[in-house]
Parts: sequence; C-alpha cells; structure tokens
Amino acid sequence: MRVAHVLLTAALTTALGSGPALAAPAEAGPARFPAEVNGGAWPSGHVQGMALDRKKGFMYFSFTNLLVKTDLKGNPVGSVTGFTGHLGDLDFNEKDGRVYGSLEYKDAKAFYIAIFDVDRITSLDMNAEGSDVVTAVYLKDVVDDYAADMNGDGVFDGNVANTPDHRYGCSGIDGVAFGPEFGRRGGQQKLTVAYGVYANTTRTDNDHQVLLQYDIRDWRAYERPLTQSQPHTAGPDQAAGKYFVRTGNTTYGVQNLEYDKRSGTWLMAVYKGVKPQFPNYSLFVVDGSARPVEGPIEGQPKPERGLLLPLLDQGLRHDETGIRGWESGGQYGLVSLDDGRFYLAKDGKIADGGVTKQTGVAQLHRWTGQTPTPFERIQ
Ligand SMILES: [Ca+2]
Ligand SMILES: [Ca+2]
Repeated sequence: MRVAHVLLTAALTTALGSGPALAAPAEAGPARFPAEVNGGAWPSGHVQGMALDRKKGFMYFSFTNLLVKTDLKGNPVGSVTGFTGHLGDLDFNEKDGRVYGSLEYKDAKAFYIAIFDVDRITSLDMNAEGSDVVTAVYLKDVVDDYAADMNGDGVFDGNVANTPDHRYGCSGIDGVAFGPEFGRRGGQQKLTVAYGVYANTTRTDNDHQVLLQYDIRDWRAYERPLTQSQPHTAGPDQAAGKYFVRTGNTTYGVQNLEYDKRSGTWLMAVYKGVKPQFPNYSLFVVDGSARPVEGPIEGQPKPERGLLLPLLDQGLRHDETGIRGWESGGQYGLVSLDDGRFYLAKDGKIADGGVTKQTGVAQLHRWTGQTPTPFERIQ
C-alpha cells in the first residue's frame, strides 16, 4: 500500500506540479532548455530570426547578412558569412535536420528559401557561396507579386514603399515556419512563407498578410548553390497554397512566423502598422485547424477572390474591424518548444573598440494568453 501511495503522489505531483506547461513535457527534457541562449555580438545587421535543433542542442541566429550557430550555452560553433542579400526568419526542419530561411535580393528581383546543411557548419566565417553549406530555391510566386506593375504605367518602381506597384504591397518575404497544411491539424507538413508588406497608408490592397505553403518533398531537384552576382531561378512554378489573413497593413509584414504544435496555432509577429483605421497589434495568431474559406480579398483594385484564414478568437479585440491580436515581442525571433514555452529574441547593440556590434539573445518565455502581452519571462 505504501508503495502505491508513493507512486500515486509522484504521479499527481507530475501532473499538477507546475501548471499547464507540464501537460506536455518537452521531448528532450525541460532542463536542456536554459533561460537564455546568447547568440553573441557581430558586426552585422540586426538579429532577424532563430531556429532550434532540440535533439542536437544547437541554436541558429540570423543576423541579416550572417548566420550564427551556437550550442545551448551560447558558445559559437560556427557561422556563415558573405550574404549580399537579406537573410530573415529561420526554421529548423525536423525531417531533414536542416535550417531554412528567407533570403531576399530585392534589386535583382530574386527571392529564395536558403537551406543550410547545418551539420557542415563547424567553423567561423564559412562562405555562403563557396562552402557547400548553403543552397537556395527560387520562389517565383513572390517575384511575380513583388515586381507587379500595379498601375500599369509600364514601369516597375522597385524597392520603394511609396508606390501603387507591388501586388498586395509585397516587399518580399520574411517569416518562415514548418507546420501542417492549413485547415488540417494533423495534415501534411508544409513550409509556410510569409510576405513582407510595405507600410503604405494611401492604398487599400495591402491590408492582408499573405502566406504561401510549399510541399518541399521535391525541392532537392531545385536546390542550387547560391550565385549572388547572377541569381539563379530554379524553383517551383507555384506554391501548393496561397492564403490571406486580414490584419490591417503592417510595416514589412510577418517578421517572424512560428507554428505551435501544442495549441495548433500559427503566430505572426509584426512591426506595427500605421493606418489609423486598424488596431495595429504586433502579434496576430491564426487557428491552424480553421478551414480556409474562399472569399473576396478586400481592397483590391479589381475584385479578387482567394483563400481566407481567420484570426484566432482570443486576445485584444478591435471593435471597428473585429481584428484580434496582442502587443508582444517576437519580431526578432520566435521559437516554440511546443509545450507552452517559447524563445523570444532580444536584440541589442554594443560598442566594441569603435565598432558597433549587433547582439541577439534567445530568452525563454511562457505563453499566458493574457492581454495585452501574452508572454511571461521564465528566469
Ligand atoms: Ca508602375
Ligand atoms: Ca520562424
């Protein structure tokens, strides 16, 4: 009897001991995930995204023109340098053990998913073009929308926000995340890529987040080494799905996209928009099990229909538009541990002997869902 009692007590303690996060313990054990992982200080652009390999215990930080690999104590293991474009958000693909990130060359009208063979990242300053670490897959859908001459004057105005060009206001891509096909919680894993969207208050066709879903199982055929001076165009003709989420215009669209397996939701961290008729939240969440519904994409110059995804019916609510969201960090990096905990990146700068260096630190948080701010720091 005594043994049974002890076992029962242990089971209850495990089940109830420290709140809802324990309901789904992290597969590799919570102790492996420290309160902070320091990505270091680098003469680079600011921190843009993070990805975590939980099995092998590495964190990856994108610093715009530099990828850094650290162990979970924050010791640098290696880095990839020499990007002349913009490396944005990252995600780790548990199926092939590689890191995927958005990579933009706006002047060349070339947009890619960069794929990092991260096991080969073993030293600092490995070259993005010459070291066999990076391949790239070209995203034609993005190029077509980015380069669209929307006012039909025969001129594409290029990388500027103050223009009617760029379909849906597309400035390129940023947020990337792996997760199931929309509307199917246990569905086929796809790579979801979110558009960047220019802030522009004078047009009405830029009030949606645009999410492309790709089936990447046949992408090996498209992968090519990076050739930055002559960008290649090998990639799929079209995404498997294109989806629209009405959030109101934001400044550069989804900065960080993340799928949270525990809740079955997609988190979109954005830089706030500036249109006064919208609430301009900084975090929007999509319910991944909600079925996409075909309907009008509001605000387009010619009536247009597409697959619309609803925002999760939680958080702050803007009465005039019905838009829901939160005020939150996560724009510089957002990683779900799928047990209620997330790493959010904190960005910063330090002066180091006359050189300004950019810093990025992954900080552990717990999702509370509270308004206005839904994350609470775990120290
Ligand atoms: Ca034009
Ligand atoms: Ca991401």
